[in-house]
Amino acid sequence: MLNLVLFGPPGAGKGTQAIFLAETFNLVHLSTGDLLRQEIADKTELGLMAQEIMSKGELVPDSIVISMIEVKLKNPNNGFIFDGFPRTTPQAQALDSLLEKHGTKVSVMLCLEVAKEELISRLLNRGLSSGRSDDTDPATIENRINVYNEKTAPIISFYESQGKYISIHGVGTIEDIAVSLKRAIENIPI
Ligand code: B4P
Repeated sequence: MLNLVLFGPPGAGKGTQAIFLAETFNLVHLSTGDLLRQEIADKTELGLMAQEIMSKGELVPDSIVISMIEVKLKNPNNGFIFDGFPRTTPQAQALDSLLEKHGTKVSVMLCLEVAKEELISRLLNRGLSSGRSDDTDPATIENRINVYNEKTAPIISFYESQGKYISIHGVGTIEDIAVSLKRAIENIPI
């Protein structure tokens, strides 16, 4: 099975590229951001709680996102693409345990590298049409990037120590970045 962790700061292109990779490699696309936004749209209790946290650019508690992923780990096609998950070291550890229970593991972590100014410009641009409150307020975007640097970026060393970290240049056309990701995946030793 091919299990990809697509990683990077907010606005790095995870959601954009995950759709392409899921189709190309026949993977189930699991985006914790999309799952949470669905809870918000459905006005569930979880959604109401998540909405407040997400609108501030903070992270939803680990236990909630881990449970959301746990129930989705079935019917894997060729494997999974995890988009926006894990975002903390406890989430990365939980993902390893969950996949182990299913007799599989993370194949590789692909990290999209994009400079801060470009991230801010992409997110503000998306905010013009998406209606996402976390994309319209510059202070919230700044906080999301700070939260990424403090809580999420340390996961890089978690995967690096397992020999699974691959850095991908995330600036350029969407098509060129897709080609770089595809090449990197095709070169993963089986
Ligand atoms: P996400 O939905 O994961 O939000 P994101 O990081 O902004 O999305 P992404 O990075 O995929 O967007 P993309 O670059 O594709 O999370 C939202 C919130 O949910 C988090 O802040 C957090 O509160 C919560 N959450 C989610 N998962 C969680 C977890 N595991 N634990 C705790 N909390 C969690 O797209 C950005 C824009 O750039 C788009 O407009 C796109 O068109 C554009 N773009 C993409 N590639 C480009 C390129 N090459 N050039 C120019 N523009 C490009």
